[in-house]
Amino acid sequence: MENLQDEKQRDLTINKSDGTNKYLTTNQGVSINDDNNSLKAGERGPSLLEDFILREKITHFDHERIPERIVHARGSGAHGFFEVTNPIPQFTKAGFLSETGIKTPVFTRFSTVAGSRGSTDLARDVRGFSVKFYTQEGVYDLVGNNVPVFFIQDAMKFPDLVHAVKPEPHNEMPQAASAHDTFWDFISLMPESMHMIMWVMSDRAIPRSYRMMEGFGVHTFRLINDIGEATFVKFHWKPKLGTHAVLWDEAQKISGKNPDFHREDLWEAIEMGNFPEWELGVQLIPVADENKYEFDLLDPTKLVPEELVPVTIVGRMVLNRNPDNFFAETEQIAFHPGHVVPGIDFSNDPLLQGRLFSYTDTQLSRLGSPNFHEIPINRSVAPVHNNQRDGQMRQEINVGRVSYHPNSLGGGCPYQAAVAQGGFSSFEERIDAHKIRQRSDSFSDHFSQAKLFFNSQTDTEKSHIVKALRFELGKVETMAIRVRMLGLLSQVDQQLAAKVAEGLGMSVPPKPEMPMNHGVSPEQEATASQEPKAVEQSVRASDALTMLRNPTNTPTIASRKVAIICNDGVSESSVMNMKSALIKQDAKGLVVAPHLGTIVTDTDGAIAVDFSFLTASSVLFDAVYIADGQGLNELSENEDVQEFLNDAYKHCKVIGADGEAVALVSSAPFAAKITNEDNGLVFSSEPGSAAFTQEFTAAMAQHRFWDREENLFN
Ligand code: HDE
Repeated sequence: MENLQDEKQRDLTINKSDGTNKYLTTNQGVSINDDNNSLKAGERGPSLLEDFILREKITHFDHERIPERIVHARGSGAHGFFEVTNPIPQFTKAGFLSETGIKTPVFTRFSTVAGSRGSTDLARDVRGFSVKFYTQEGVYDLVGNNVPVFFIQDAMKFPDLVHAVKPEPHNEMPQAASAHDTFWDFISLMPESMHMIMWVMSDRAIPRSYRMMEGFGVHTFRLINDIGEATFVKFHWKPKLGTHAVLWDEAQKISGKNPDFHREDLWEAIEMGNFPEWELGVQLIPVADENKYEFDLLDPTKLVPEELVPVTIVGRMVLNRNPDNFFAETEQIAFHPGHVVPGIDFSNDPLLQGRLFSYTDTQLSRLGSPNFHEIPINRSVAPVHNNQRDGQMRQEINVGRVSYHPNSLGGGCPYQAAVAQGGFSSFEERIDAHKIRQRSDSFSDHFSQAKLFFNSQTDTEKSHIVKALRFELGKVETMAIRVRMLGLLSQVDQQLAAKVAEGLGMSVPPKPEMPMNHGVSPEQEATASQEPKAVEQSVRASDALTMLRNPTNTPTIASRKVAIICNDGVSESSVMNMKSALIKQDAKGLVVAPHLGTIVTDTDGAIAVDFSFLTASSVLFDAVYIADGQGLNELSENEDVQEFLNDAYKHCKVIGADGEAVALVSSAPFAAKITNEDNGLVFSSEPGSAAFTQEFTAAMAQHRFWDREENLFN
């Protein structure tokens, strides 16, 4: 099979336009002589209606906006490729997974869920992780999240969930935040959301970078091989840079200092050639094992522990090119879990089934026409031939008189493809059932996997979950909602509930008040028990569910940013040694000084300043280094420097200092708390030594030094 890596690029080139060295024209191609003045009756007279140039320009401008996505409005994307490393033809006939080395072009979009298009990247939220594969057999979309489970079990509840989390309808507040009454009111009445709540209250919901997140297909899908056999599958993306987060205090500060933090991070990494990379893994579950587990494979609030079914890596995705135009590509891209190719099929997960309707429908309202597949970024590289015609903004000029099938006038074309020739045929699942509105009993264990997740976390991560819940529920004004939530939390973990309650100045209700509505009809409510079932779990804790012990984390500082704090008189060799040590490991040192321009070094050289303390903040960097030299006294009296260091310390980052600069850190307000065990504080009396830079970068590769935090969960 031909490698397609560049085929989508060639395809997009047809639509690219570049005005360099060209005359300005109207949309009709008429050259414009004056783009600065409208046509008027006299120099000071009224504008004339006949000014077609003004009218065209203003009319186009008036219509520049399209509705933003109802969810996942805020996003960033990039081009790249997917390459097979371990083909699985025995499980799927999908051509793009069939041979080692096949490269398929992709476009990937990451997003937050609740906020508007212009909202901050650092909201506490799930992140979308959507990949469009332009395969030779048509477009395949894997539209997942950075969390492997979901809030609800049935598509029927999705509009309710989204209405609850979005800004409240009467006053449109708060933006991009779940910390408000309507969200927690809904959640407190939906015990099925508790597993997902554990994930979104964990640091997974405030990633350090899109490049440092896992991705999950969430639902169980089916793979189909060439003899029609099915295997259940769960999709996983494992990031090469590991899975890392920031702290909530840091996230909130980043939101103010740089709300485009993740967008910029993705863009810059690609521009610098630090191409983000993930492995694609699959959990393969034989159809015969469908009912083997203590959870239902069709229930999207459950994951399959990797201890039960290991993840098999099948390939890697590399993002290596930024879009040319945000609107044309990232905004107009239209994902759909129903875009599948032969070899991939759906399961009966009732959430997935609802999604299969929603995504085309939403593109019709967002992109305005059933021809959205013709927009360049959505266009398949596999040829498209069918009898669909017309509609707004149709681009294709279908020739001939035949637009129906069967036909004799067109010789029966376009032909139907036999399955052996690649025609898609749905998996022939036998279904013999009553038509009912009911949820399976196998969906009613709402707490076991929430417990599994919580029990898997380190004390640091548990304490972050407690603090997140204290923050979120602390913003809830209605006392009854807080009480109900404490009741639900106590069913996940008593100590968790007690710690959250302590922060709220409340106590855990003695008998949890069970919400009356958790996914049952009035008929079921009369007969069924309201107590969710607890099912004995075969896996009690899993490192794959933590971030701090996550097996995906291999130490690296690639693409990390270090603030190098300097003043006039800085030791040039210290700065240069650190910069080159960082570059060698694909990281970057940026000079932060009291003023922009250049600083004069101890050897009368000049070093360019990247940021002043006005334009930078330590929350925008992974680590801080204060270089030896003169001018340090002035820095130690500078409140901006103190805040810089304080935040870096508080956010458990690496702080390094050499020579005279060690004294500056030793006089910082947090100095009294410094312990010998804190390996995140790297000091050296020998300015610029190789041993120092080596120790500094090795410490950075550990991301953060959590032991610095007080009140860890225990
Ligand atoms: Fe979505 N979702 N969703 N969703 N979703 C959309 O489609 C919807 C769900 C996800 O980068 C919308 O084009 C329903 C689960 C991502 O463009 C909309 C249900 C998962 C993106 C929609 C779900 C997702 C969307 C809004 C429950 C993880 C961003 C704009 C039945 C597996 C795609 C759009 C992008 C976007 C509906 C649940 C992921 C309205 C009805 C579960 C990553 O169609």
